Amino acid sequence: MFSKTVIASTLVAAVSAHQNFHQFWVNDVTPGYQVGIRMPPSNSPVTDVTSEDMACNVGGQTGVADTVAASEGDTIKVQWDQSGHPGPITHMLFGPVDSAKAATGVGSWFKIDELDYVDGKWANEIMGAANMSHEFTLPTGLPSGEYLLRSEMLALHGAQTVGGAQFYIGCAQLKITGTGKAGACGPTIELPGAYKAEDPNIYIPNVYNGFDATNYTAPGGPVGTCDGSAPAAPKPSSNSTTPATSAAPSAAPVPTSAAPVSSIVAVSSVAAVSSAPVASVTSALGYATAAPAINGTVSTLPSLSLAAPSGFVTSVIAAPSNATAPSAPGTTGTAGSVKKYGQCGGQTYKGATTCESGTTCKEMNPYYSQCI
Ligand SMILES: *[C@@H]1O[C@H](CO)[C@@H](O)[C@H](O)[C@H]1NC(C)=O
Ligand SMILES: *[C@@H]1O[C@H](CO)[C@@H](O)[C@H](O)[C@H]1NC(C)=O
Ligand SMILES: *[C@@H]1O[C@H](CO)[C@@H](O)[C@H](O)[C@H]1NC(C)=O
Ligand SMILES: *[C@@H]1O[C@H](CO)[C@@H](O)[C@H](O)[C@H]1NC(C)=O
Ligand SMILES: *[C@@H]1O[C@H](CO)[C@@H](O)[C@H](O)[C@H]1NC(C)=O
Ligand SMILES: [Cu+2]
Repeated sequence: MFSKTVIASTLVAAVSAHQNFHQFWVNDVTPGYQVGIRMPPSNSPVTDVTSEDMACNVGGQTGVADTVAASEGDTIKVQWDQSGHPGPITHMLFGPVDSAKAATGVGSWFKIDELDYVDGKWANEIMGAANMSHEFTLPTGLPSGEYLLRSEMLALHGAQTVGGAQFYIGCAQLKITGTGKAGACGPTIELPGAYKAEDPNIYIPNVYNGFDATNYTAPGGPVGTCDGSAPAAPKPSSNSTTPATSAAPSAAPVPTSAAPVSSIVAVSSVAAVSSAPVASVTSALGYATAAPAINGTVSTLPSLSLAAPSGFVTSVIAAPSNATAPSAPGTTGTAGSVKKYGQCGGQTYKGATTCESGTTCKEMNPYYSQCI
């Protein structure tokens, strides 16, 4: 239980600049500043939850040139502008679609990540202690295809009035290689539509007067899952019928190498990891790194020296060939095994918990365990 005073002052202290989602990393490699992201024309929030701008912000129905390659299970790090606005951060996916560039984002989304209020800190504060970044993993069992990744920071400092909550939103374009079948992921919600102005996590009349954020959960419902994480193994019911081997790969709606217009940015994690092992470790800790700093001064953020840009190449890559389809990219044999530095546990974590061989799942804090 946190005192009203503390929470109120936290909220008040934070009424400063607006913010945008401006960069992301796939396994610690970034395509670049604002690359692959539909940047809005300003850093002002969306406040009308019925607006189509709730999907991907103002102008966000229009695609950008670059779509960035990733695989299920990959670690995604997002970085936002500095924010003193208290509130949660959530991530959702829209897809799979044939072309992320062509997708408006108005329609069905499913939540893959959420960080609310932990140990007396809102997500924006936790991110502030981690260079305004936050990490999560793409769920296993995703159908291959292109997606929009939606990052939302909800600011609650005006939530005492209906329509006062501020939604900061940015959408990135991803081409994800996964093992799931169409429809594997859910539950889905509609944007706009799912959020209501008077939802108790959006309109909080007592936000400055007794509101206890301890059990706050962000709009959009629970973090979803993808059933397909076990890639359609042969049915255990060993009838006399023929086992359905290799059913999964052919079922996935892999876009052909057509991908006509958009350029796919492949980020080579191999190059980056080997050139900057320290950076990948520290940044992979994400908000785990922030935990010790919760005491006060954040002096210990190691200089990340994310000189990654040398590690990626810009090119149009062909869709995965049939030959590689049967083995799930991003996993090592065992379905659902988490790669080194990936998240494998935590109080609100719903993903895979088995670490790839050579690593073990280590608890960094109650909310974040990691394969090391
Ligand atoms: C938060 O949830 C815990 C566990 O369910 C419960 O014990 C506690 O009373 C809740 N706190 C508030 C303020 O609702
Ligand atoms: C084969 O499996 C189906 C579906 O599980 C079941 O309905 C059927 O009874 C089985 N047949 C035999 C011979 O076990
Ligand atoms: C962190 O805060 C706790 C509780 O206030 C205190 O016991 C501990 O010594 C602090 N640690 C550091 C490194 O300041
Ligand atoms: C914080 O992020 C910025 C932008 O990505 C980067 O230039 C800077 O080096 C980072 N600082 C630290 C301490 O990691
Ligand atoms: C890949 O699969 C498609 C559809 O099944 C088939 O037409 C094509 O010949 C296959 N390509 C290779 C290289 O096997
Ligand atoms: Cu602002």
